Amino acid sequence: MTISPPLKALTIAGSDASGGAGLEADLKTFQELGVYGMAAVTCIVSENPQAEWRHDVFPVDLSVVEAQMSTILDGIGVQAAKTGMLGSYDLISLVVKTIKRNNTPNLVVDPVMACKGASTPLNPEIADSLRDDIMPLSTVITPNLYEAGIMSGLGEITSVAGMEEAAKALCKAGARTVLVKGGSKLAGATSAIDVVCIDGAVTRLETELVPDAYTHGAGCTISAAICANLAKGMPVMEAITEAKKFELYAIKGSFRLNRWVGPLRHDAWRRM
Ligand code: PXL
Repeated sequence: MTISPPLKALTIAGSDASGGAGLEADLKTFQELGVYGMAAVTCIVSENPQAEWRHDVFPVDLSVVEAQMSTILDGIGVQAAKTGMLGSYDLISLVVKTIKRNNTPNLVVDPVMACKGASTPLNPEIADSLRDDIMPLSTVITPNLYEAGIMSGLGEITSVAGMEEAAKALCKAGARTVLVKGGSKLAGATSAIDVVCIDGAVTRLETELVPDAYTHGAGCTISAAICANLAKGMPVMEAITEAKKFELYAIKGSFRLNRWVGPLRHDAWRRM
């Protein structure tokens, strides 16, 4: 029996020791979608059970991130890449330089600014750099409500109309495709509405709300699924809608790890 070699994808992201978010979520997602995953670790996040699961972030030295990206991009090559927690202006600059030099195709940018319960607050220069430096290189950028509000300068987003406005503003600022996530988080939501803006044109994507679901790592998972789908050659809208189907299964299968956290179930799509 022969099996053809897989398509390959890279995540440039933090490690989540609890396994639900960050590069752990990305690699599980790549694997489930049949793409060979590789990772350049940008920081290590541990959660402290003696301190109410406080997230502590330990950055990886820039030269070490650079060496990992070189292994993967100079030494191997990929059909797609994504970024997760980058955390510093200097690291964003390094990633931008590396992606440009390698002409890396199909870049998905998840503009992670802080994780829930993080011990370090957002550094505003990171939001500016994500928008001005890395967003123009992206095929898709996937901000949540909070990130979309900051990056677009619109502040707090409280309606689907606000999500659309933010998505359009980010397209205008240089993004090709923007997915604003998290309509389920809007007050009074009866379904989960995401907004996609492609070259200035807006579409709403509506999904059922899953009651009592855990969502740790949901943002990492959807952006990784889009990345895997782009690696496989799907057009961008199909890559997004297929990723949302994968994510819905994973959310339906989400489970409790302890009293603080519950991740998505990445293999749910083949078990339900
Ligand atoms: O979900 C945001 C996120 C991204 N990356 C890493 C994380 C988290 C949240 O915990 O730990 C590494």
